[in-house]
Amino acid sequence: MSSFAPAAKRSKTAESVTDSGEFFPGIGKIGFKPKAGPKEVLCFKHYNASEKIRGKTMEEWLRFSVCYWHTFRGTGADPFGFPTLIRPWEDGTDSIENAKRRMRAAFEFLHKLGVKYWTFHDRDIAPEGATLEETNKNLDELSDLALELQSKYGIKLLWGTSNLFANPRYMNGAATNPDPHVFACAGAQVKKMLEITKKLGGENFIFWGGREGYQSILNTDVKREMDHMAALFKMAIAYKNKIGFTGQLLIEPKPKEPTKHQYDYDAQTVIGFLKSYGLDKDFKLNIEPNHTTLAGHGYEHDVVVASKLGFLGSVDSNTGSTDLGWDTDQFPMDVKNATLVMKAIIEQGGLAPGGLNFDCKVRRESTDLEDMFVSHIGAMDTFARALRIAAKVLDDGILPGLVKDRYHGFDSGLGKKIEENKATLEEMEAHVLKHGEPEVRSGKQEMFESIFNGYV
Ligand code: XLS
Ligand code: CA
Ligand code: CA
Repeated sequence: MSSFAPAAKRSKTAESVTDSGEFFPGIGKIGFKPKAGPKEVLCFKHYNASEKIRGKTMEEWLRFSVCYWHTFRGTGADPFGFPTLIRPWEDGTDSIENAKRRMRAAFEFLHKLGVKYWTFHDRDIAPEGATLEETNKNLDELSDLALELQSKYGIKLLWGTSNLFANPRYMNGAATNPDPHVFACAGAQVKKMLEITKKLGGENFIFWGGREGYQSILNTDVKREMDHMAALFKMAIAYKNKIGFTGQLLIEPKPKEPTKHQYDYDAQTVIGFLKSYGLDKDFKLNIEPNHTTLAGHGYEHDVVVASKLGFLGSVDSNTGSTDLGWDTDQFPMDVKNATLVMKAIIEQGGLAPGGLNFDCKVRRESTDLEDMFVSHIGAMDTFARALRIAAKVLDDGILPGLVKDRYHGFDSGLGKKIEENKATLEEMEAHVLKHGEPEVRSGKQEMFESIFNGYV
């Protein structure tokens, strides 16, 4: 099926790839072919970018984005084995030349896939130098190329972020490190990356709390660490305003990994944190349902909670493996789960300036170059189907109507007074004394599930 040689036979081909000018020869622009057979996987069967649904095109609703770290820096290495994903544009060095060649491959990929957005960490695109000056210079050089390629292909930056977790200096945390010198390194990195994100027209800026958590409560001052994290966020708000960066700031919750307890545990925890520190006007959330399941919730839970509380800014649309206890960053292929997410997104009127970022990696066993396309196409088709189904659920109005009906008691009388915060405990007592025991009403879960199944 693959037109590419097996990974093991590909090596030292970086120069020939440059000569041919194409990094993915044999793969053209991915088209919409709704009638394609089951074995045709290099085409969209459901994602029709320009098709209108509920007043917006599929492209506008879905705002797909490809992440640089997994797709262009992932090697397939795991704690038990060496890299398996040998890409022909890689020459095995961390040179600027290699970084540039990789970036050209990335933009060819985005263009052929037909995705309009990308996301990256500062360290994904440019090597770190011996000093901050050198590191920043490398980042300037690679972001110049990114700017050129963005305009060549009409591709935009969904969000930028700083990698505040890979360098050994951050092993005890970045903003929550007990050493202010390390905090300063994190601040300097965020400052530069805010500038780079602005330069590239980034629509959002993300903070994922890499190692902001603890491994042992015995050596940790939880209060001071959270205060320090809030202090970094306040500096980021101030600097963003100073340089006129208008993108949305986002925090991405995750309950554990790499630390055993991450402060940004889940959506409700982060919203509570933002409100405690007066940051709730400046931040929204980037929800990764894969992290939501790690927190012990259902796939869609944090998306729905964040959205209903007015904090859903963007989504990292990947999935975990519920039979494993760690972050597997798989491509989302479950239509039902995706439908619940799309329902929440439609209900809030869309995700812009956020998007659906594929923070996903092909399995280390998926070694063909075409697997990079097949995986993204499969995930895009999953969300396209989900969009159609969610729109139908909302258009029909049956499920939303039944939910509304469950709460109809709060539309008038005593219920209305409770919702408006105008009622008292004395009135509650008087109501029960007058009306006695309430009637038992079925929750009808199975009926809701059966109706939902009817749409999928
Ligand atoms: C890790 C996170 C990370 C963020 C960006 O689990 O998902 O990749 O999305 O730093
Ligand atoms: Ca993520
Ligand atoms: Ca993840």
